[in-house]
Amino acid sequence: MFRARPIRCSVVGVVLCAAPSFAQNLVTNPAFDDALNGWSTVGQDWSVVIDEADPCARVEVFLESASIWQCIPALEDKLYRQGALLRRAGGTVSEAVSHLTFYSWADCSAPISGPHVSVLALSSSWQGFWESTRAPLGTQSIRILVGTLPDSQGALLIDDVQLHEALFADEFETGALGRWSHVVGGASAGGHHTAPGLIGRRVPR
Ligand SMILES: [Ca+2]
Repeated sequence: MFRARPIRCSVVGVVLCAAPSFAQNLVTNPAFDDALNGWSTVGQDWSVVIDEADPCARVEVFLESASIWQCIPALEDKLYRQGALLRRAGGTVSEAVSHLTFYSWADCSAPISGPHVSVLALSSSWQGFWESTRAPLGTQSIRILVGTLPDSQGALLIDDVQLHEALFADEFETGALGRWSHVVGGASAGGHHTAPGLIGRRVPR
């Protein structure tokens, strides 16, 4: 039952009360406060560094691609939502790429689905995205990857990477209730569901 709280609840408290129905972030060191700890990188040694001004991952490329990724334990038939904040930082990099791949072993081996690829337009200010995908049967781990497209030139900044497991199966993203009558009837709709979209701009610190 809902319990009344004192009105002196701050703005932060209000935001928490309105949090979406997703569990905690599963990504290790998502905001890069601990350098690149927990992250693996793809590319040259110098391709991925920490931008110290406001810690985030800086992916620098010259006519190639580079990326960061993590392998995260996961459960089959759960809806996972991936997100990140992205910004271009010089050069001609105009798009980033996000992959979500599902594996049948806990160490991200034996892929069973994916990569589910999203190409994301960049601007010179921070922008975010969400992408939701259901884990297929047999899933034991997910690889979350963010980076540049092949033959890119310039720099991409990445911060606040997130992967959440849905506590509630459907996010009402489509605005349709058709799936709900189906679920109440006893059957599971299942399948793959992707809905990229903006999650707003980053607030300067
Ligand atoms: Ca950060």
